[in-house]
Amino acid sequence: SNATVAVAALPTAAELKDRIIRHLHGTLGTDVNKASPQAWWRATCASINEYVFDGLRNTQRTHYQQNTRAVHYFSLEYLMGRLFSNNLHNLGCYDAAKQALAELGMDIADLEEQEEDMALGNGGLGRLAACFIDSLATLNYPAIGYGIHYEHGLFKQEFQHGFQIERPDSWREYGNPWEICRPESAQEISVYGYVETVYDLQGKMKKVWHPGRIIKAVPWDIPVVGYNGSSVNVLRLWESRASDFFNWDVFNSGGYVDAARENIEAETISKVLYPNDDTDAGKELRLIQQYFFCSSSLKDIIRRYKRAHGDDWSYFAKQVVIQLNDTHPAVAIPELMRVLVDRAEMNWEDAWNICQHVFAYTNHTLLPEALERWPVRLFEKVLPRHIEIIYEINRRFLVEQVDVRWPGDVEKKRKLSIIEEGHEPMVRMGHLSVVGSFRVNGVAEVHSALVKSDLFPEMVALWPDKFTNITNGVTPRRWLKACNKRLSKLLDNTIGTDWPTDLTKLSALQAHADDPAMQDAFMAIKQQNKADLAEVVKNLTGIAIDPHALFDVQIKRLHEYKRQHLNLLHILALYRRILQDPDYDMVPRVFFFGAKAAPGYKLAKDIIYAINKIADKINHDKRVKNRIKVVFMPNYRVSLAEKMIPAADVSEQISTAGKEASGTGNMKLALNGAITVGTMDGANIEIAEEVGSDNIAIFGLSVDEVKALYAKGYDSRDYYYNNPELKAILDWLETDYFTPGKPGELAAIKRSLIEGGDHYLVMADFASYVKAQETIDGWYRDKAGWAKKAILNTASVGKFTSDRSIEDYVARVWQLTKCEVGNV
Ligand code: 26V
Repeated sequence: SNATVAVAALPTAAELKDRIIRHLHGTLGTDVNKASPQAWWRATCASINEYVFDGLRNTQRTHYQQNTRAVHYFSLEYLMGRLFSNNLHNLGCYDAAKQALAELGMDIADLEEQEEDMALGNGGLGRLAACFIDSLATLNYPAIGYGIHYEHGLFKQEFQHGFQIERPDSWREYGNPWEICRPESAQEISVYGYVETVYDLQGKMKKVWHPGRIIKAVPWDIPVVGYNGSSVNVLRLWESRASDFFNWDVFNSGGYVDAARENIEAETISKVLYPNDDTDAGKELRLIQQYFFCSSSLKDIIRRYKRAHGDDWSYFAKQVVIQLNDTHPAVAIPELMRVLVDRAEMNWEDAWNICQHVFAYTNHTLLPEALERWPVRLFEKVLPRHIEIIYEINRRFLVEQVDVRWPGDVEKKRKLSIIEEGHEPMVRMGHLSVVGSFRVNGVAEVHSALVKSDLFPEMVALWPDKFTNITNGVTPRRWLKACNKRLSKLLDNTIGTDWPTDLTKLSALQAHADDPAMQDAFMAIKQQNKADLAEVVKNLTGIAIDPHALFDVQIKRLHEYKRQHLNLLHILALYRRILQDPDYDMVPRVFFFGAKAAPGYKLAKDIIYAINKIADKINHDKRVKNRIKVVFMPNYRVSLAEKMIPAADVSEQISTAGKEASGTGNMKLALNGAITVGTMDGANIEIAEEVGSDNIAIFGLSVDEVKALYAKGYDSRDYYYNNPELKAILDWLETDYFTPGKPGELAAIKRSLIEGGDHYLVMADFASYVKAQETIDGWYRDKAGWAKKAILNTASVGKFTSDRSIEDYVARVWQLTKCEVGNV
């Protein structure tokens, strides 16, 4: 056994086989002869958990004994996907489990399909949190992820006649084998009510919050297994329940029905994940969700701290750092102030000093509609004491910082105030986060520069050292090792087995990029992955595709700034060329889309509908002769990404420059050997730097060019009237060609691009995009040349491991020490 890993002995196939049968009998109450695949899966999970829980106990004991400083990652979203194969790979026993199951007559791949995705997030921000907690455990950093135990994750997407339909996601309807309920760590959370001002015997003023409602918060722990069984950290997710204590009063005074209603209202808080990733939902329930989870998590942190330090707060900021994943958990700042000032009776300056050493804030978007603002009126109703504290934070900030730096400058105060004045005064959560944190970071170089120059320039003037960049990353365990086993094996054999924990080792592959044998091996794997995906497509959509066509993949949330409709216009251009020239020469391509639209985002849903209608027409048009197929994969999610990414030849990263903070799908696709067609936006810029201009197809306006174009006055009609092909395509959308008998059904896209002003510059970038795609065709025709580019992509993106991101956070923000976990 190894003394520096939490999980002592890695399971062998024989042991696993034993345990699986034991759990089939003793936990599932069934037998090998009649067990369903679901029962087999559960028995295997229970067997794996015996090792996982060993590691968890060892890790927690070690952290407790060593009284380690830890990062507390606060996030409203975690997009974990499935944990079965991830846990097996990280425990180092995937092959053993596969063998054990095979000997029991089961195919491990079938069992993997038994698991629901844990989809407690929308997109990039939530998946980043999941990659980060994997890296934290792998790197042996003491860490805990805090979030909400949503009963329903992101909606399931279906298509009906091409329209997106949303269905509830009941991911844990029949229980989830990975989570442990910890009722002994439940908390009581207050909301609503009023604040009373009282004076003690010394005449000192005190604020007393009399809550209107108390809700119970029950934690569920999900063990997060580090690679090679290093540490096992936890993700702690809070579920809301009616408080028994409070409910008894209601029951006694009001009776059964009122008590039942209170129950339902309390449970509503953790019922659903908000399915937006762009607009401020502005919902009372969402603010309560944010507060509920921040308050529970802080109480949990403080309880743990007090166990070691009692009422001495002087070590708090040495032991605790809290990372705010965007502004969604920013209410934790006034909440910690409330606990310190009102409950611990600390003076304001000392309390504020602690806060400012505890919190750090990551910004994930510059889109104005995604910058959270809450009506002051709502705060007054839900969190009456917190709004007072926010006003005091703001008053001191304006007097002690802003007015000192810009004496008498009313305009600066207006711009920097945490409270936005106006008809309906608002709390600006971004401002609050910057003021209350010791560090603020963006998620890619260009994004961090824009956070400084465009979003918070005055804050930078006040605190230049507060701002930094930490470029995102992805975990190579899930996004290469587990999802692309064939390529992983080739890498193991070619460059050794260290790459999963030291991804820069991939650069050793560069030396093989010209080797024909390596090129053949690499492309043979891509071909097998494509055949696998073709099978998935057939089963899911009924569409037959040629696995030898070029596989072009755009997978991400549906949003105008991500420009799925630019991709669509290119498809229409190709289709039109084929109709005009039956022998039009192009590399046969399958265009894959995967995307969910926020349920209230009308144009996003129109774009999905248009893609589906156009796909239907093109896929059935004999004249196309299979040169184009369009496949919209329904219900895009982590587990589907794992099947699409290894099979991609081309990665579409085509956002308007300046709008995509980073992107992380771009990293996963390049890592798996796809060539990027992309704008100079977000992390694409850094990918281009790593892979070199021969191995990426860059197109379109740069950030500076976009700004210049907006400044001079952008008129999309210039492009409409000057590019006959573009004009014909847009006009096509108004006919009933794709929607027989129903002209105008696809016209909203044209309207947004012409009358709507084309805010995201689709028209301006169209010609350049089409050219980049022609470059891709040329490259793909040269088989050896393409193989070399694909290999060089995999070989050159080692920078984008989330392990590197985490080491950057440790060095620039968290200041943690690694804690090797023994298993004594
Ligand atoms: C905003 C809101 C507003 C209220 C309703 C719920 C909700 C949920 C999420 C958001 C903001 C999402 C921001 C986001 O996901 N940003 C993405 O973060 C990725 C990780 O840093 C990054 O790679 C993507 O470029 C960026 O779009």
